[in-house]
Amino acid sequence: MRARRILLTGFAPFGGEAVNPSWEVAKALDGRTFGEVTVYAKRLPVDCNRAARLVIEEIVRARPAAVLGLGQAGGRPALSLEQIAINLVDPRRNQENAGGLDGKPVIPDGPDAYFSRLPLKPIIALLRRHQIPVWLSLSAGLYACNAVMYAALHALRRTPRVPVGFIHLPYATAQTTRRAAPSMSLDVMVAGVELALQAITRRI
Ligand code: PCA
Repeated sequence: MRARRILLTGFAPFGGEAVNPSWEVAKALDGRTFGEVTVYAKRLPVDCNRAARLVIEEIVRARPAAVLGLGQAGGRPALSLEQIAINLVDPRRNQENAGGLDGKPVIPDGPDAYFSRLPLKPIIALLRRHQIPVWLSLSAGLYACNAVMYAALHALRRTPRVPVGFIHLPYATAQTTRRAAPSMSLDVMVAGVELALQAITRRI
């Protein structure tokens, strides 16, 4: 039998930041096992098309038992469990369309949206029990994080039992020394994502 693995993705730093907490957390959890299931981390570029393509290639290659994407949502005060990914890339992020009004799809001819396939309520209950700030989010945005969540859900649309979803993370404390914005220590974020992975592992 193939070893069962959970794909955990994080992003490279962007917007002039020295780190991206999503990659710091993914790296910290790389190799962690939950029973028979092993987590493996992959770093993605902050580029909608490339990131979407890379996550699809990885899913086809490794056939993970679950996929959890992580990204930075600077300014949010809690771990955000994304509920929905939409088939749209913000026109302002779309190089070919600079200044235009039309957004492009993440996947041409894909459905308008996919819902998260994570056990959202159990994850929230578990994190709250451990006093880790968490909330549900109605929008993963229109940038690389939404594109990766959408692409992963699209790639696994025919295997509905595979949990797939995305969690946005606040700034890490070290990123907010020069600006007034909510932040969280990396240790707390790692603990929160680890609990989420535990809840996911119970479903696979
Ligand atoms: N956050 C951005 C892109 C990469 C990241 O970490 C987003 O929310 O789309």
